[in-house]
Amino acid sequence: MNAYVESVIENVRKKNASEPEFIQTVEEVLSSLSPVVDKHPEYEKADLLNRMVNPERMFTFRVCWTDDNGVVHTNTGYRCQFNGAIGPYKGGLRFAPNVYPGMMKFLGFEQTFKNALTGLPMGGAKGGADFDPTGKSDAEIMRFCQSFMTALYRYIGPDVDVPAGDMGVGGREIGFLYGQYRRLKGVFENGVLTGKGQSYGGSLIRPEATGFGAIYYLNEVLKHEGESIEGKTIAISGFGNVAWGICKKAAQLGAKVVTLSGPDGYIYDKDGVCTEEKIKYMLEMRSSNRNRVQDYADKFGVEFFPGEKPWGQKVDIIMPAAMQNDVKMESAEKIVANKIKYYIEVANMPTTNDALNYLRSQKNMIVAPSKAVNAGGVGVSGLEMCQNSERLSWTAEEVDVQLHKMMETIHRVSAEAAAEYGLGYDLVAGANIAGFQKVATAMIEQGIF
Ligand code: 2IT
Repeated sequence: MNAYVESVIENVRKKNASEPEFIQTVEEVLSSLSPVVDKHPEYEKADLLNRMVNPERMFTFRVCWTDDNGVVHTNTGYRCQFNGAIGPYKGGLRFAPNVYPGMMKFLGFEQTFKNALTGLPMGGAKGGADFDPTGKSDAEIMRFCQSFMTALYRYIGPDVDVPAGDMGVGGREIGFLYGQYRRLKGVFENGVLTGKGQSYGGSLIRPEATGFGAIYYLNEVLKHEGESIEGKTIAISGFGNVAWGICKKAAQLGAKVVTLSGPDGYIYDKDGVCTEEKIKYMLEMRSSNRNRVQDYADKFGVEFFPGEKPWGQKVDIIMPAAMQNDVKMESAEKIVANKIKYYIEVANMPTTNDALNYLRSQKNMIVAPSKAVNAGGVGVSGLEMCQNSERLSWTAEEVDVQLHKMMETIHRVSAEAAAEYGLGYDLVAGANIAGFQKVATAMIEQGIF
């Protein structure tokens, strides 16, 4: 490995010892960049990598709220404005009990490269709170969101930083957050958030975008291999918004998603999550705030495997779409033993680095990285920002065509970047290199800071 790259990774390990996920993502991204740094000595001269692994700005705030019984709760909120070199900071908000600074940093770092890959002018950011939405009423969610925005609104704006949803933050939360922003600022600046409802400037296809984009990307990979998506079986994890979009688009194209998972286990539906009724039911499961996938098995009479992950199932394609570190070494070994050819990451950093390296080292396996595969979500957020600044809205077809083109381009530029450095069809390295180069050029041109 390039000595400068190695020294930066070592610095990050030392300085961030209590943030294992951040170290993990830095190791993953930077290890792809050795050949690029070899070829561009100006990057080391400008200490570009040490600058890139430090967020430009990150802050913490108190979020107090009162539950339906009048009990007061205190949570911690975060916003990590990681890199603004190519555009306003952009990235989701995650509400989950395990949120901590290291998670905000890993997600913000990933977001920086992902947003660069979309081709749109968006910097990287992430935020959220250690708030657990499970079992909360609508009124409790609203009060939490109002309190959260009261702390955050001074530091965001349509040309400053544009949050959106992530785990635990969907259309309902974005509505409450936007209402409070408007109330506090006294302006209709709806470009400050994306993932809004259509009635106040949300984009058509934004709810579907991450899942649709993932399937469009998968399609490009299959085309590259001379195969078709029709008739393929897919195992996914998760049952939230992203999983829903995947099931919907896969069904439209004649593929079958046969597993869904939650914290309680996974379901196996041999007929596929294909009918309109099943796909609609996924939305109900999510909005119930019960966080249980067994409800699907009970309703449709399919198999349920309590406490297990779906990675032992024999399918054509694996798409982890739930959360970070969902696929560890032992699952990777099952996937290889089942001779599965396509491993398409969807959730942010769903694979541990040892498992990812093991999968990438398999001769007959194609591995695609989440920062490319799930970029359609934030990509359509970028299109929502365009529509808001133009004060008009595009049709679903117009947005979908743009999304489709974006995913084709992301796949192509990733493959080209890998080929340029003699790495063959390495989509993981290619995405890291292509995303990096855009941000690196902007940082160099803007001077040292
Ligand atoms: O991980 C992600 O890309 C998101 N949660 C979406 C971010 C966005 O700004 O739409």
